[in-house]
Amino acid sequence: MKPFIPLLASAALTCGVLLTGCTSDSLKPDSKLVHKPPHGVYYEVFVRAFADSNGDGIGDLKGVTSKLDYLQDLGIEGLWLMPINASPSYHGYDVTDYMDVNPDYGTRDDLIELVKEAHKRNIAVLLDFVVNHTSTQHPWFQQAESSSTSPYREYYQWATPTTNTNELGESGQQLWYGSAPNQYYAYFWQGMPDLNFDNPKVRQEIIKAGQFWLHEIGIDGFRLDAAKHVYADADPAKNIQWWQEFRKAMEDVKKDVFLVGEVWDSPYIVAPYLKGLNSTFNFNLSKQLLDTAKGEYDPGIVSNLIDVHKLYEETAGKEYIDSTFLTNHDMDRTVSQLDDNLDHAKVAASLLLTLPGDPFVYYGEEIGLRGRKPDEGIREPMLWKKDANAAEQTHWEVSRWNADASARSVEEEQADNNSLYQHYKKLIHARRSSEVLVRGDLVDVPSLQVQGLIAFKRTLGDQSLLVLQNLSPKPQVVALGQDLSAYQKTYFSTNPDTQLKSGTLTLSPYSTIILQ
Ligand SMILES: [Ca+2]
Repeated sequence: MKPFIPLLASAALTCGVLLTGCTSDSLKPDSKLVHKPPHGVYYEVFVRAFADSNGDGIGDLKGVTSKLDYLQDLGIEGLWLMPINASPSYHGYDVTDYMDVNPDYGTRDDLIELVKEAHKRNIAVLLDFVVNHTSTQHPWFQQAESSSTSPYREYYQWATPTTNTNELGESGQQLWYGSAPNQYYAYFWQGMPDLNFDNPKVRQEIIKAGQFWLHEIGIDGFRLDAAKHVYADADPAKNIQWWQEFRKAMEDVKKDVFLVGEVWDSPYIVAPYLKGLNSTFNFNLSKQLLDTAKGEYDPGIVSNLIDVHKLYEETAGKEYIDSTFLTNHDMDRTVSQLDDNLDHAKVAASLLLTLPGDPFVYYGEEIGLRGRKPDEGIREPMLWKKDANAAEQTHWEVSRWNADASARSVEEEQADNNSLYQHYKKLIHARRSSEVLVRGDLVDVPSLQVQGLIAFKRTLGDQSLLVLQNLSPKPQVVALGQDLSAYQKTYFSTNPDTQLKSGTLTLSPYSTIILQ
């Protein structure tokens, strides 16, 4: 992982009001500690569903700007905005103009203002960059399809007489669409033809667009959609070579650019991508975290993660960031996967926010927003107020999963000291206040392998924290052995009954404690 020097926003260090155990000088919880990107807790925003500024019910960039105080208060240090480029679809993953903003969301100036206001609050901004394919409505494709002599013809991939157009993708999906001589390759969907990255002009166009958003608009980096599909699955080496070329070009205009790739695959496939990108999403861990919380059973999550990090380091060196998360916009929502069990949702959040990496929170996860596929169901309007007709509320589609009286708004979650929102907020602030939790290595604790309990250390230089998580509905009493006698103080605890006394730890059901 990259070394960096934390900046202090203020010399006056104060204990976070929601933290317990504010005692040690070296690890004093301090919500004012500022992490320079890429390090930090990130928040994924579907702009259309988040907050509306102009009363049309469609979330927009000014709406996001109006919620930066909310995000800062929650402790968020970076945003990932799902695609904001011009696009004919509700989701934006089929771009028609890489250089402009979707008019539903506002203007470039609105984005510049958002970035400026985010940076004032020490929040970084990443844009979703969808370069594997365009929309069929992109002018490049329209011209390419209408004329075989168009200069844009070679921007896409066309079947030749020898092409096997019956070939299927890895999920058994159709890959070739249209009719001869205009049969084109589209890995994900017929409305999204794949760009031809063998064409240097395509690579130049994408690099030009990337440099524009970084240099002219001032964003901090990109989340790179479908990063392993750029040259199709058969050739990961070419994909990685492309991302190395892209990264170098982005670093030419922004030295510390943060590039996090979507490589939805096993760690062995993911690892080589870290030779090109700063970071990749840890889909493997996402599933394990939810399974562990739901099953109240640890399948060896810590040793597994240590092995994955060893693999990453052996393959790509030490300078990588593991981008961790519970769910994203392509997965059933956390609370729904956990059958609405909020204790399990808290356990999953505790593990996410105490393990290494840059944790990403999907919008609404902190208030327990529900949702299952199809995709619209996992991208429902954020709920701000108890009053569903509040001014900022989006109505981009009718909520199916979050419409009944049991759905909880930000307003209600903030008023409840025991809410999932408060749990997230406490943990995010505990994390961002500790360099050890942000950057420390992960170390297994073989002497604390107890059924229904996860224990691990985080270590950085001569500092070390011991994290214990009760996965179960029963209280657990654990005696710390001689090997753990150095951990004598509480840095953080989710529950006043979860405490250390005379070397014996008592953990109330589902609680988390961090000792120093
Ligand atoms: Ca709007």
